[in-house]
Amino acid sequence: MPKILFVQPTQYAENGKLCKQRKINLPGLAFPLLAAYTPSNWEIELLIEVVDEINFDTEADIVAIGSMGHATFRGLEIATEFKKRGRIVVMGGYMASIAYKEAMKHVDSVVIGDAEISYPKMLQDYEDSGTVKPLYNHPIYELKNLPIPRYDLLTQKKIGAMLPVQAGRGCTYTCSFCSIACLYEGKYLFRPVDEVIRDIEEVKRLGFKRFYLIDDNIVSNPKYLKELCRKITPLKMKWASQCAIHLAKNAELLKIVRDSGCDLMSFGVESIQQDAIDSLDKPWLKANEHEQNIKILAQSGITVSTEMIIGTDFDTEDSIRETYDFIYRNRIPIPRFYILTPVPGTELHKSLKEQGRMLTDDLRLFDGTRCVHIPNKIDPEKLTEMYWWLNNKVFSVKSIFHRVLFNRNLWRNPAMLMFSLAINFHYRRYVRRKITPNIF
Ligand code: B12
Ligand code: SF4
Repeated sequence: MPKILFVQPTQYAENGKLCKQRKINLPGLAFPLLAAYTPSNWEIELLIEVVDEINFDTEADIVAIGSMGHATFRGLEIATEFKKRGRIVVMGGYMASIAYKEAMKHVDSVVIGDAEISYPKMLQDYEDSGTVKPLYNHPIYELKNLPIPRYDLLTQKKIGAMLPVQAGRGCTYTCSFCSIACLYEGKYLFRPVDEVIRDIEEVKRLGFKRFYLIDDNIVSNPKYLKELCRKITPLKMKWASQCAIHLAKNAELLKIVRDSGCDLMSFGVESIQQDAIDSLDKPWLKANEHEQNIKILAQSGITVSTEMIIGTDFDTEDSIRETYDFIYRNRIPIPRFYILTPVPGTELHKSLKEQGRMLTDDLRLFDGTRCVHIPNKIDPEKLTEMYWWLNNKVFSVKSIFHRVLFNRNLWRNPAMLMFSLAINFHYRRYVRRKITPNIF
């Protein structure tokens, strides 16, 4: 029986050690989904390195490695070890897709983008000839008839309170820094609502009360979202997702979303300066509306998480200090920050490269905690220093208590209050180890 080994690599911490955790809080969906596309005559093993050790002496015929952001560097190390042992090594996922020419130098095969057609073809090639092609690139134009992901591969592991579900892929916007925009070019493929509901029911059947809708901007199709929420409501599940903040502007939709069990949403607020937002090709996002939007969302009962970027051409030490004040003043329960990272393949990277403003191509450094380009108004070293200043301030005990413990909106939902506190202290530990705060 042929065997495929899926490996989701972890990343390195500042001290040179691999990031490890006791459990996986937010697993990705790619491998459980690909496992469901694997013919039944194949043996499957999934290793998620943040909790699992990798046995390099495995007898797997094919080793399939994920490539998410800077964790790709670790993925390439793993690839090298397996190749030394004569295994066929395949890579897919965002980084391998965007930088496929580079990835092809290190592995036997690269799968570009969506793998629903490519992956079964690759397995078939192996069964037919014992080899795989160097590149598979078969785009898909609809997201129908997807199998139920092999969630059992996740539930066998130490896992947190939620499983991932996907309603669609892509995004209708094309922000210059975003890998989604780079790969999907403004397209958003939606799955039939009933198929999404089928997956949520499966999550529920497995004993989970909560799921994470991993879409990037579910609000971009209000009609679809309404229908989805109406069908989620009777399942009495709690859910979280991420979307554009103008959900706040549609009171009817917000209520439907909230009533369907959504209690946590992450919003790409990006910056408190309109010039900075505009420079990221996100002109529809209005900085002067942030505070009002956040208030509406928080009062609706949704716990607000924000994603912000520092290091645009408009950032200064002062604007970063004001960013801290903004987070504190608005009592944002779960804030996250990244240094602007021009990921190779994105419009932003192209433009900074042309201007001679990229400082390095070393992927290890593209982790969102270091400045890898030359911003206009602040030195790269100073920006990195201010990034840690900001995180240390935001995840100080004083700030956590102010934003979370003394946050009236959260008191209405004690479970979310406890969850937000736990996440903040988790991030605090990460910041001390100089790791990007994230819910691994
Ligand atoms: C869930 C998630 C996480 C989780 C789980 C991570 C994990 N390691 O599994 C957490 C929160 C931990 C996380 C962390 C990070 N993430 Co993340 N994450 C996501 C998210 C929201 C969903 C991923 C998912 O499950 N998608 C659903 C599946 C079905 O789609 P897919 O992954 O594209 O997979 C399909 C194909 O790409 C392909 N495929 C994917 N992998 C492979 C591998 C092989 C071998 C093959 C053949 C095919 C294949 O097959 C699938 C079916 O078609 C995506 C955004 C998104 N919508 O995808 C961001 C995203 C992937 N993350 C991103 C980033 C940057 C990160 C971080 C680097 C952030 C940071 N600075 O710390 C870290 C890296 C963590 C790590 N060590 O890997 C970026 C990737 C950018 C890039 N160029 O690589 C994305 C696109 C978000 C964004 N908008 O920029 N992430
Ligand atoms: S709205 Fe979000 S997901 Fe969509 S392109 Fe912009 S940053 Fe990417």
